[in-house]
Amino acid sequence: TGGLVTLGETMALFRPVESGEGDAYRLSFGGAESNVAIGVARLGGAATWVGRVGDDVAGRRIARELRAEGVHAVVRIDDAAGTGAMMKAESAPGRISVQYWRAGSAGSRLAPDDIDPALLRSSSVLHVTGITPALSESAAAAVDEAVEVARAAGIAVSFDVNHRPSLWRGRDPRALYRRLAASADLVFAGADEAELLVGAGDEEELVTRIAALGPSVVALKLGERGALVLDGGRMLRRSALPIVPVDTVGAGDAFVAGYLAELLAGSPAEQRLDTAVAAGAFACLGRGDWESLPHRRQLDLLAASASDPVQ
Ligand code: KDG
Repeated sequence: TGGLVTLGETMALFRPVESGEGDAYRLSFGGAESNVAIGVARLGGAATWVGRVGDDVAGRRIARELRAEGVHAVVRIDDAAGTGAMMKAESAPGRISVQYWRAGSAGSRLAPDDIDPALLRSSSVLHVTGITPALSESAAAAVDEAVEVARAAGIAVSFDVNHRPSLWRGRDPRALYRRLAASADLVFAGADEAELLVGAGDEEELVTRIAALGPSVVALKLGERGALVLDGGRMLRRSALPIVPVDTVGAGDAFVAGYLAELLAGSPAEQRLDTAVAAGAFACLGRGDWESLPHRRQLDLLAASASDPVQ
């Protein structure tokens, strides 16, 4: 209790062992929300993930690994559908694209009755993303339900836009994103996502305009340019750590995990941002979505070697 609760879809993830379209793929799993839960747990916070998987190898693997990572996994096995999947392709070193097989998946069948209000009320932060409402009507309703319960109970709501164009074909997500941002206490977005929310502008304008929707913390994730955060009325900027990225997928989730783990720990704004930036850098050092997320004792390693690019 007192920790993070998040909900969403986690899928099997096939990633190439080497660059190009070779024969060798490794089976892992990934999902923006479970990546955040793992990141928080590795940094010493309590984290709960709620979601559905199929009664299959990938689903069992997801439940087992989340638990092995110390995440409280509230996993519902859905007999009516299989676990979704995604495949990464590496067209050039560090240049990763992702393809999904997730329509109708078990994870997309998430529904309001998967949300346990008592569990939410005993937590201190609810984290949701813009991916989940895109999956199905019932998943969108589950997000609404969770946000409503959290707000009524005075629990902080965190929203990462996480725009996935391939899940929104023919539909406009902007009204929904704005509504979620307005219900949230913390909003995380990339620059493009921020422009989707509030129109074009420079980075400071974007952050200020999102804050005007309601949240007291707005974090703009700028990738290799670091991050800009408005936190409790103060604008803070950080450069990214000097690394050579192997795979940037999952870096945004790592940033969120770093930020929220420090929030749960009661750390001040500067430290929240420092940990977020460091966690984002760690996530880029390995090919998996979450495997290279840092444990707390590793955090200082990158900062200590900041003058020396880390490979
Ligand atoms: O943020 C990383 C995610 O993109 C990845 O883990 C898969 O959740 C995922 C998604 O829907 O794109």
